[in-house]
Amino acid sequence: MRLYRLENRVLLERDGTFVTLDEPWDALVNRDDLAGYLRQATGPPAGVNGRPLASIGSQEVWAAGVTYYRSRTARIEESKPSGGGSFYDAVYSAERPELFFKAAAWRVRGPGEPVCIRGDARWSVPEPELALVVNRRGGIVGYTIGNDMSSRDIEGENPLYLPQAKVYDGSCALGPAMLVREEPLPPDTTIALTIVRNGAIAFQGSTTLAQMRRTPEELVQYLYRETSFPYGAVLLTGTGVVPPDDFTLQAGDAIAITIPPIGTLDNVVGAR
Ligand code: DO4
Ligand code: MG
Repeated sequence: MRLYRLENRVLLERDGTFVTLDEPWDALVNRDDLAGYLRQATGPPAGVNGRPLASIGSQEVWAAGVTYYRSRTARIEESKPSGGGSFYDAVYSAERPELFFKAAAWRVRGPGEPVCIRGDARWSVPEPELALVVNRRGGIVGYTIGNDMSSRDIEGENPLYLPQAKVYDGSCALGPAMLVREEPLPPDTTIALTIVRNGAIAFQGSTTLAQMRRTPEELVQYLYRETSFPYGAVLLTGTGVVPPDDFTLQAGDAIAITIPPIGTLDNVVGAR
């Protein structure tokens, strides 16, 4: 089952048909037994007319880092000149994961909306990530697709610049839907990234959840340890797909991130 957030309504897709739900996104995310409720929910039949908005209500967006070996290697390389490389090696194998604040809900872009690269960055990439939708009690209630847009030269210059490399207007996209299921996603679930420039593929890569060093539950457990989330939270789980070091995004690039059971999140890099 998938939930789509549209202007003023939420659509439930169940067995290929759509019904309109009479409940706001935040209430749905925090319902007891959301999957059980959605299985029997009724509402007027509907079609998807209009573009879905970002799959988020009032939740904060947080992100985990260096959860894939590929990310560890890339960060070590980018921050070696500044002497920061060993931090990434250490956090990859440490018990405590790297968790950072990524976006307030109002800053998140939806499917089809422009994402941005910083004007003061020379090296910008998208990061395709599985995003967990977590209720206020710390239960994972759904999954969506996240793009953790990042300025690699800024984070590489000094790890203390991470918030500036990660948090700026147009630096996060979520959607196109929230997948609701009771069982965890299987380890062979793929996360694929395609970047098209001037009609040609400029980069393509993929990974699977099996490559992730930590479990979703472990990441959520750390996030919720001493921090409350009255509306719930969205937690990006890290990237395992990193374009080569000579690649940087440009305005007009089309970014498609696909996680098959959820869908495809499409965004174009907008002019600032
Ligand atoms: O610490 C750098 C950021 C890591 C990250 O965002 C990732 O691995 O996805
Ligand atoms: Mg990331």
